[in-house]
Amino acid sequence: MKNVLVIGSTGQIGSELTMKLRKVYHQGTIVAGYIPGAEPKGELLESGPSEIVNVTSAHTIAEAVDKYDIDTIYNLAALLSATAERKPLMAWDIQMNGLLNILEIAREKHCAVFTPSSIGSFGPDTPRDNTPQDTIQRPTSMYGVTKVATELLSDYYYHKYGVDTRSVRFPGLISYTTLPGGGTTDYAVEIYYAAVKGETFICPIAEGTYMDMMYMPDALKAAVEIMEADPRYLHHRNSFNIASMSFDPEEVYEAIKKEIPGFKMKYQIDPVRQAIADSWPNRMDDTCARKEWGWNPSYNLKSMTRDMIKHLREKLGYSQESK
Ligand code: AKB
Repeated sequence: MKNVLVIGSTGQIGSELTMKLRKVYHQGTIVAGYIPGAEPKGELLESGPSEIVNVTSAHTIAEAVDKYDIDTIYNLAALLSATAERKPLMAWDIQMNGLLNILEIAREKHCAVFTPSSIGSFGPDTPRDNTPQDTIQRPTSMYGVTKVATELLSDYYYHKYGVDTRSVRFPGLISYTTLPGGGTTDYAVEIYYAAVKGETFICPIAEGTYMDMMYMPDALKAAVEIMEADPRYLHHRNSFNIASMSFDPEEVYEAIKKEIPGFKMKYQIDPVRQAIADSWPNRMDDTCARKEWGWNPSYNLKSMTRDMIKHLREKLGYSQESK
């Protein structure tokens, strides 16, 4: 039986991961941790317990862990890359002081911890194509600095104290349930909403800018499978490259146009997001994740595009004829 605390349960990943964990571990208790102002609603609220858990207040984490006899913590509290550039001190506080609080509680109370890293943990000196698992990590954004430090601190707690920390480097995540916010890869979600609504998409990222992307069902699968993996085969822990597709704005635009031929896109580059995107890899090599715990994604650009459009049409109430 598993008792899991999901911190940041109402965000883009958390809202879907919490529901998936409640299905996978239906005999356990999956607690939706949230901060005031981001309360769970609907199925997320009704299908299991929820608690106020603020990573910067250690006692709120400890209380939830004690109350529900938690054995695994998914730590999804973070400011994404573009927001972290605007609020670097807040990003440090949430991502680093918050992580330290979680790791200390995990050490005392014997919890496993998943804290995602990102393609943002790499920088301009990193090899851009087939970015290796173990390579140069000198990011130039505050988000990236906190992600590298997250990887190091998580490994430190594993080696020094035996805390079962594991993690993946998420690409940009694409989903239709909860919008991301403040990320560099957000355009790859927003473009689908514009297409389904029949609006012209104003793209903030330049043509030719390739980044790793992933459809949410694959990201959720990775988050569950890495924590279920047999530790004897984990040579790496924090954090594994995982990849499924890489595209630039033109490629995703063309994929959508195959489904919605009248769709239009224009460019208006956001210099902050573009500078971050230019410092990230084009495509990561995920051989280690495949070898050490059997990582194997299901979606490519074409199958994701069809699924996104279908679900967004249902969600937003647009008929298939709206081309
Ligand atoms: C962001 O764009 O900041 C995130 C990420 C790639 O980690 N989506």
